[in-house]
Amino acid sequence: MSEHWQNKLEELARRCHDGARVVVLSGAGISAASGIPTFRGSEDHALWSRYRPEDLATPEAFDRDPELVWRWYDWRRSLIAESAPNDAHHALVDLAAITDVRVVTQNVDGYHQQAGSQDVIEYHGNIWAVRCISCTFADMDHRVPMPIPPRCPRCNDLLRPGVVWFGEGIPPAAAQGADEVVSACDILLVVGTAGAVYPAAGLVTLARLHDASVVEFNLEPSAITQRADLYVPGSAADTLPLLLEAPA
Ligand code: BV8
Ligand code: ZN
Repeated sequence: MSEHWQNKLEELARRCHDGARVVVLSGAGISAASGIPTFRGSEDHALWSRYRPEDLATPEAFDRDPELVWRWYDWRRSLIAESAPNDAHHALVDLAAITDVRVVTQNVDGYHQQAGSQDVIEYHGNIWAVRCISCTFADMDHRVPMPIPPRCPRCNDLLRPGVVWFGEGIPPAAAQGADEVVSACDILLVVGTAGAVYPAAGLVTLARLHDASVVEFNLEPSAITQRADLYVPGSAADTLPLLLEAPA
C-alpha cells in the first residue's frame, strides 16, 4: 500500500506532464545532499557552530569584524567549490524540459545555475559576487581561497560579498520577478527551507492567495508545512526525482 503522499505525488507528476506552470522556492536543504551545511543543521561543523548566521550575515558584523565575516564566507565558498549540485537540482532541470519551471532560490551557492536551470531568481544574492563598499566596483570573483579581507582593485577599499544580509532589502529585480512568477504559477514546490526567513517565506502566502497548489519537500515538517497542500517527507535528492516518473 503506497502512502498517501506517494499517490498525491503521482497526481502532481501528471499535472506537470500536462503543462502546469511550476515555481520552485528552494532553501539550504536542497544543497544539503551536496554536503553544504544548512543554517540550522551546521552543528557538524564545529568550526562555526559557535556563531549563528544571524550574527555573521549582517552589515553590523561586517563593520565590526570584516576579516571574521570574510573567513566565514571564504570557508563556505571553498565547500561550494569542492562540491557540486545534486540529484535534486538536476531533477528541476529535467522537469523544466517537461513543463514551465522558474526557480526562486534563497541560496547563494549558484548550484541551480550550475545544474542547468535557466533564469534563476537569486532572492538573497550570490556568494561568488563581490562589490566594493565605497565605489561602484562589482564583479564575480571565484578565487578560492580569497585574500582576507579582499580589496577593491579600483579604490582599495574593502570588498563585501554580493549577498543580502539580515536587515538588508531584497534586490528589487529579484523581489519583483519572484512576485510575478509566484502570482502566476499553478504549483509552488517549496524545497528544503525551514520557512523562517522573510520576506522569502511570504512567497508561500502569495502563492496560496493566487490559488496555487503548495507542495513541500523537506526532511522534516517546517514552518511551511501547515500552509502546504502536501508535505513530501525525505531528502529532496530522493523525492524530487519522483516527479519525473512518467504518470501511470
Ligand atoms: C529584510 C544570504 C527589511 C546570506 C540570507 C522577526 C520576525 C520576522 C522577521 C524578522 C524578524 N527580525 C528580523 C526579521 C527580518 C529578517 C528575518 O526574516 N529574520 C529571521 C531570522 C526571523 N529578514 C531580513 O532581514 C531580510 N530583509 O527583512 O529587510 C528591509 C526592507 C526594505 C529595505 C531594507 C530592509 C533579509 C533576509 C536575508 C538574509 N540572508 N542569506 C548568506 O547566505 O550568507 S538568509 C539565509 O538563511 C538563507 O539565504 C536562507 O534564506 C536562510 C536559511 O533558511 P533555510 O534556507 O530555510 O535553511 P535552514 O538551514 O534554516 O533550513 C534548512 C531546511 O532544509 C530545514 O527545514 C531542513 O529540514 C531542510 N533539509 C535539510 N536537509 C534536507 C532538507 N530538505 C530536503 N532535503 C534535504 N536533504
Ligand atoms: Zn572601490
